[in-house]
Parts: sequence; C-alpha cells; structure tokens
Amino acid sequence: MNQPYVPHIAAPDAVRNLRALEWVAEIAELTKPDRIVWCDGSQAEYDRLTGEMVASGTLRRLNPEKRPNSFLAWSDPTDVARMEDRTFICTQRKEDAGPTNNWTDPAEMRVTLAKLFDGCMRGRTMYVVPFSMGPLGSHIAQIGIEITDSPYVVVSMHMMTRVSPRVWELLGAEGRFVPCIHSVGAPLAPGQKDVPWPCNKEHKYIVHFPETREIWSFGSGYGGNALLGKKCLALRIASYMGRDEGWFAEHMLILGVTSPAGEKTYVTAAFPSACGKTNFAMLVPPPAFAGWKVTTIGEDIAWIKPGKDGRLHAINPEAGLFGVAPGTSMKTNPNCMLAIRENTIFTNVALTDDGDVWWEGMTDEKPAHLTDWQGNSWTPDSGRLAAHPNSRFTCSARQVPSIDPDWENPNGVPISAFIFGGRRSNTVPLVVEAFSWTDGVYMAATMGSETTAAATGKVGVVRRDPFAMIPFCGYNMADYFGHWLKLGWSVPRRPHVFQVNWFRTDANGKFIWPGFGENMRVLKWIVDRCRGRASAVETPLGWVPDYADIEWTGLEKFGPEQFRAVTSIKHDEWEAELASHDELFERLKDRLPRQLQLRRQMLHLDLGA
Ligand code: O2Y
Ligand code: MN
Repeated sequence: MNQPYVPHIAAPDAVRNLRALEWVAEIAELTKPDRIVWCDGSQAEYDRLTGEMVASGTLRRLNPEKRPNSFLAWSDPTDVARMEDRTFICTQRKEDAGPTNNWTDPAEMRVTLAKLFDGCMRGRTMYVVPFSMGPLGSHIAQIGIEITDSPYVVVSMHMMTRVSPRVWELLGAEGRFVPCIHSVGAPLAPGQKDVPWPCNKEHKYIVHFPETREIWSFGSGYGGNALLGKKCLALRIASYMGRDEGWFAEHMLILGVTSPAGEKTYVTAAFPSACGKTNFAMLVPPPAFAGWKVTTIGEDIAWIKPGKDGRLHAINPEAGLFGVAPGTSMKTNPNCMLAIRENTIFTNVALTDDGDVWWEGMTDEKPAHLTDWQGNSWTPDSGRLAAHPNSRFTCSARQVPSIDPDWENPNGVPISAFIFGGRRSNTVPLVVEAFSWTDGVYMAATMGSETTAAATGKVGVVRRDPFAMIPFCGYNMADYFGHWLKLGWSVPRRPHVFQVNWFRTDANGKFIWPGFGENMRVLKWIVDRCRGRASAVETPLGWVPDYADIEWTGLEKFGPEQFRAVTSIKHDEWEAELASHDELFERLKDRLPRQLQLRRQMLHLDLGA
C-alpha cells in the first residue's frame, strides 16, 4: 500500500522567503524524492558531489597531472543537445508566443507536467540550488532557484551561475525569484541500480510559462535543457521580463577593446551557432596590433539596460562557460584552451590513453588511440568522430586569461556598438554599418546563417535567425522587433549597429577572409567608427569601409582584389536575399513593425533588386 508522502523540507534558517519555502514543499510533495539537500555553492559541496559522481560512474576523474581537478562525463547517446522541438512557450494566448515558438495552452501543459513530475524523483535526492544570474545584488541581476534531481546539474550550476547562501539574504521574506524545476525523469524503484546518465528516453519537455515566470524541465540532463539559468532563464524568461520592464536580454557576447592610448570601447555581438562566437569573444589581436587588447566580459548572453548616463549598459548574467569543444584549439582560441586547463568538467569528448581529453580540431594530428565519447576504443581509421559534435566544457569565466577587470561590475559596461553576424558564403559583405537604429534593427531582424554539417547534416541552407534569438525569444518575435525599435529610440546615446560576415568563399569553396585574430582589423574599424574617426563609403545597405580604411599591416597579401571579393554587393544575390526576408516577414506579418516593411521596400528600390 502507498504511504502518504510527507515532505520534510528542513530548510536552513537563512531561508525566510515564504514563497520559496512553500514552493519547495509543493515540489517535494509532487516529486517525492528520498531526501532534500539545500545547496550552498561551497567548494566542500562541489568536492562532495563530484566525489559521489566519480563513485557512481557519472564522472571520471581526469589525470591530475594533465588536467588538474577536472572530470569527464559521457551522457546517454539520446541526450546530447538542446531540443528545440521539445521546448515550449506557454502563454495564455498563442499569438503572444508567436509563429516561431512551440506553443501549448498553459492549462493543458500543467496537466501534462503534473503527471510527468508525480513521483519522478523517487529514490533520488532533490537539490535546492539558490542562484543569481549576474553579480549578486546588481540592479541588473535576477535571482532563480533551481530544484533538480541531478548532481551533475548542481556542480555545473556552481560554475555557470552564482550559487550562494547570500541569495537567501537578498531574497529576504518577500523577494521575487524565478522558480526552475528540473528532473531527469528517471525515478528509482527500491533497490534499483542507477545508470551513469539517467534521463527519460520517451518524454522530454523544456517548458516556459513567461507570464508567471516559471520553468519546468523534464527528461534531459544535458546543457541548455537542464542548466536552467542559461537559455531558459537568462534568455527566454528574461527576454519577456525585459520587454515588460524596459531592458534587453540577448544572445550576445560582450567584449572590450583597449587601444594603445588606453581608450576602452565595449561592444556586443550576436551570432547564431557555428559562427565562432566564443573565439571572437576571446580574440587575440595579431602581432601588428601591438598595444591593442581585447578583453572578455561574456561569450554567450548579455543583459542590457539603459543607464542614467543615457547609454546602454551590459552585464554577463553568467559566471561560466559551457562551450562547444570541437574546433577549439590553441590556434582558434588560445584563451579558451588556457581557461580549460584545470577545474573543468568535460562532457562527451574523447578520453586519451593517459587520462586527458581530446576532440576533433584540438590538434593537427589525431592521437593514435582514444576511447570515444560512447566508451568505445577509437583509432583515426575508425571512420567515426571521437568526440560528439556538441561535446562541451564547463568552467568558471574567472579562468579565462582575457577576462575583463570589469566583468563583474554590478553596473555593467557601457556599450558603443551592436554587431550582428552570420555564416554566409556570399551576399552579405564583410562589414556594414547601419545608417540608423531602425536600419540596424532591420539588419538584425533579417540575419541569416548557412547550416553546417555538424549542426544539421545539411550544408549551405540559409536559416533566418533574427538577432540569433529564434530558439531563445520568450514571446512573439515581431513584438520583440517592436521592443528593440522602441527601447533603442528612447536611449539618447544609443550604440551604432554593424553587420559582419567572415565566411564568404571563393569559387573553390575556400574562405577568403583569413578570420580568427584578423577579425581585429574589422573590429578596429568598428571601434573607430563609433569614435567618429574612420572613413566609410555609402552603399544602399549602409556605410562600408574602403580598402584604405582598414589597417593592413602584417596582412599585406590581402590586396584590394580580395577585399572586393569579401565586400562586393551583387544585385542578383540581393534580389534573392530580399525575397527571403519577405518570407520571414510574411510569417510575422500580424505584428511586424511597419518600419521594417518600409526599410525592405527602400532596399528593394535602392538596390534595384
Ligand atoms: O546543446 C546545448 O545544450 C548547448 S547549446 C549552447 C551552449 C552554450 C552556448 N550557446 C549554446 C547555443 O545553442 O546557443
Ligand atoms: Mn548560445
């Protein structure tokens, strides 16, 4: 006979928030864990949980001489990435989620979730994780509490967010927080042996209720599905909050550029996946740029608020990196490689025979033997990848050598430019500055990127990804464009807006622009434009640099002809491009701001397309 479940939540004295106490009790009653642990984010907690996960087989300790205090996890092969088709935005009205989101009626979804979560933590520990997105106490930060039955999630949250008992102090008796509930959806019967990576192979749900600011995630233990502070809170819920409260929650890196004269300029940049966002955030200027420095504030998400000085100020709401491993190397991103030398959790990369990690692109030469991400023996002629294409590393941002001294400034850093990029083998020039805020919003709204084999299996199909926010906007994308137009025009000292494309290819499909550190040349032109000291040429798309406007020292082999190849504007390509913008606008037509239609018509006329 089933005994009635009586939760003993035994909260620490510091927890005085009545809503939090009630909510934890409610969730415990629903999910029926064997025990409840209130987390404090301490090193002792981290060491205890990683030790327990090594004992249970979830983690493997890496060779401390090669990779001190670091671990490797191999997930279930069915649980390896964010799942956009299992991600839901449940607003009361379908139109408020908009045509680019999966919508389900909130009442219906609550019935589904109540069934799934009923008893889902049996045999497991329920962890209560209080965290801050953004520096503790910052007026731009937000507080969340994640309830999870995954110790892997707890230790990852330690690195990715600020987990601390101070959160309870900040919350006090009545402060607001975002409730985030997560379960791997794999209850254990009495005596049942656990598996290294529990998850639910049948049901996965990543659900957002933006109107009540709640997140419910079931069935996956991986990344964005489970570390609920990241994409779920910091983008989907926060974008909705920002719309209501007058700020932006964006899928953007933030970096600082310091000139040899010591002048500092901060910019943000939005890129869809597979465009080298982390590499750009940690850019190392080429030798010809002696005295120039690029520093990193964030590499994935920015929260941006108008300041009293009439400028927009940005913080990185995260405290760590959850970066994609394949392609990361000392050549592509030395700062990142140095950041993950120690105190790092790797997920789904390969294991070397001497207890270190490896992934495709890490070294020019492949190791002679590895154990692949599924635990199988691997050699270079195995004919399969050693690391999963979405394999990851998790470490604290503090470990990034290029981290900016102001990365935890509670007031954020003042932003001079927004940069929007995509992977385009043609059509979009190397760099264009928008004529106006509205033109900049148009550029961002019509951003597109070509798919890569690693991401989709299909190569070269252009996907529209406005502001790189398609998977992350918590409300109607057309309303989001309206929010950008309205808030931007209300800011007296609004940033300049630029579009970049490093990915044009030649007739042989080879990239023309050398990329990586050389992107500094474009970044310098952007900074100089913001400071009113670089020339530009007027085109129908916006202001572009002439060959002579870019610093070429050290890259003299890149002559005017190659420059033309990365900057030309071809009318037939733009005809197809504008037709594709139209398709996006047609989907969003019910609420599309009129200015964007007008800008499209202007482009059509000016380009003669
Ligand atoms: O597959 C996942 O869960 C990770 S996705 C991700 C991780 C870090 C930064 N960005 C992303 C993304 O999809 O944009
Ligand atoms: Mn991202």
